[in-house]
Amino acid sequence: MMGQESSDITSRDLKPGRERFLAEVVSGLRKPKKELPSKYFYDERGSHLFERICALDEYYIPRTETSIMKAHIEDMAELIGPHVLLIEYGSGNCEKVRFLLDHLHDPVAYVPIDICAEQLLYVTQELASEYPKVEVLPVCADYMSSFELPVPKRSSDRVVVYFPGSTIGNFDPVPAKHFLEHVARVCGPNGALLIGVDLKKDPAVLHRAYNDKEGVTAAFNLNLLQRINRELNCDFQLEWFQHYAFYNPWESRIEMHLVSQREQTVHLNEVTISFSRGESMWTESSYKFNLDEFEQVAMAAGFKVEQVWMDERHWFSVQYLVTT
Ligand code: AVJ
Repeated sequence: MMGQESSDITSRDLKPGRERFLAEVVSGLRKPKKELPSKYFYDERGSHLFERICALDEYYIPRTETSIMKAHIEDMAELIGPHVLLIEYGSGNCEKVRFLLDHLHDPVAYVPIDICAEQLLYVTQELASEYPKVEVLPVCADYMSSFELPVPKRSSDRVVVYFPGSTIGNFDPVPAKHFLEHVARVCGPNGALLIGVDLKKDPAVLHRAYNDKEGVTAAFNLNLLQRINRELNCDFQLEWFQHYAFYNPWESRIEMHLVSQREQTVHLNEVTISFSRGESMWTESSYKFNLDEFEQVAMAAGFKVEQVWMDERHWFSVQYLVTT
């Protein structure tokens, strides 16, 4: 019976298709300062490389966030309250949410949202059989796409969004505000957001986190070109692009780039893009906040910061926001 139930899981598929992927890549490469959209990092190999990044010594985010969660989970569960509908943006391998589900008071349903369909379906089937009391309702979508919130069989007391890992840092300030406004609408009055927010710190620590010794982050960055080659039938020569990541203190962000090592041209269907030597494609930003700055963004989007938990070094924060 259990097997039958879990095989009923289907994801609502709103994944951007090939046409949209191509259009976004072409428009980014036609800008005077070339850029590529970071959400496309996460194909099957990209998701796997990201998991390897999360296990690196230099990449302090997952372990710091986990230590904060472990130290304060009882308080968090108390604040969140019983019978919630829990939504997670960018659920990935659904590893972090297990700990939360283990401690929440009788959660009604879990809605994982992710752009990587393969991983989403596989992982959520497993999760559903491990948590038979929680209705698992996956949605395959881009963060910003508006989707109809699946309606669970049992009614919930409130909607809570979980957004760990400081993925909020990938948005530029204006889109970050729009995303939080979107979240505030999704969770509605009496809703809440449990969010991981990476904090400003010694730039040397940040630099190491995005320039690991083993080159996993470099492989993750370059995998975007491999994916574009494969899915959009393009001819990027990977050996002629180099991973370059640095902290920009004026903008409070890590910038990841892929820099052309020589003059070259690349073809995307009928479009030809030329690169000069040293020219860069900006592939990702990862903003770092201080508490006041983040509070300003949250308030502008319709949230009140109810509680902030941090590690001893104040490298990372987990924050509980409620809709106003
Ligand atoms: C998943 C967006 C939080 O910005 O730190 C890790 C992605 N990029 N190493 C981050 C990432 C390079 C990560 N986020």
